[in-house]
Amino acid sequence: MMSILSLHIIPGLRLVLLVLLALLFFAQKPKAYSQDSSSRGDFENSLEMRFTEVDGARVLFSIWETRVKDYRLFVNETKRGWSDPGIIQDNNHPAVMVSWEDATQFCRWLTDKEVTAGRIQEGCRYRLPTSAEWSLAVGLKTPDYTDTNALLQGPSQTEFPWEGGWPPSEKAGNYHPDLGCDSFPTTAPVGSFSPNQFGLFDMGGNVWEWCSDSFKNSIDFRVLRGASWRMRSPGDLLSSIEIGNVGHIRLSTYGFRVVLELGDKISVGDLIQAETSAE
Ligand SMILES: [Ca+2]
Repeated sequence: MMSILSLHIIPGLRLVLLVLLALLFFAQKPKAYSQDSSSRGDFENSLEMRFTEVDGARVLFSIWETRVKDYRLFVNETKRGWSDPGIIQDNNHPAVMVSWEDATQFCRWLTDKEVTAGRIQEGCRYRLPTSAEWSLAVGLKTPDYTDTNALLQGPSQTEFPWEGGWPPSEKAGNYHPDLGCDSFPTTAPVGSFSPNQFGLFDMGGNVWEWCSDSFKNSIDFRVLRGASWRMRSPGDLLSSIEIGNVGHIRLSTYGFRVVLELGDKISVGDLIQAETSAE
């Protein structure tokens, strides 16, 4: 078949055609959000929540804790109540006063919303991470991330979400003011500190993050990870620390981060293609 470049056309017109072809090629490239210095993220959803891959995990992680503006949309559309946390927050702070049950409902709402809109395919779903997935995302070095008990022993007892061990360096994260590593009296806007090796922010501090797991096999208690802006003791700030509380409690130190689970035959590339065609 004759290539367009082999057509007998005047040189000036050929140049114009080449430029048009180049523009067409780049216009059709899948749209991932820009690879800025803050993240290597792969997918941006309809709420402008950004997701990225974590080595070893079969889900995409939100690079941020779920923000006030994300959760407010859910509250408004579902006409739910949402208690005042009693602290000053803007749209980019992590949503707090959110129970495990609220967070789980948020994930279901978002899944339905995006499947209906064609933003994600059937078979994909948003959910809370498991504690084991969260361990991978915080960067715990362990040969078997599915063994939560193993994570709580050995080398993990000296691993923190920041480099360099105890005490935390300046700007290591949003922790208790006594540690002197940040200037935020309570929560901080997500992304205020450096991301970790996967491009995830606030894996240590800001707010505790609900995980999907039951805590110590209790039906009522659920796992939280990562510590908060009120924590200051070394044991509470370990990457491996896991606490539990009843799933209906709402505190100004508790929030959540969602993951996007892909269906068996769905890749990140498929998501981006769907994102592109939905526009
Ligand atoms: Ca956190």
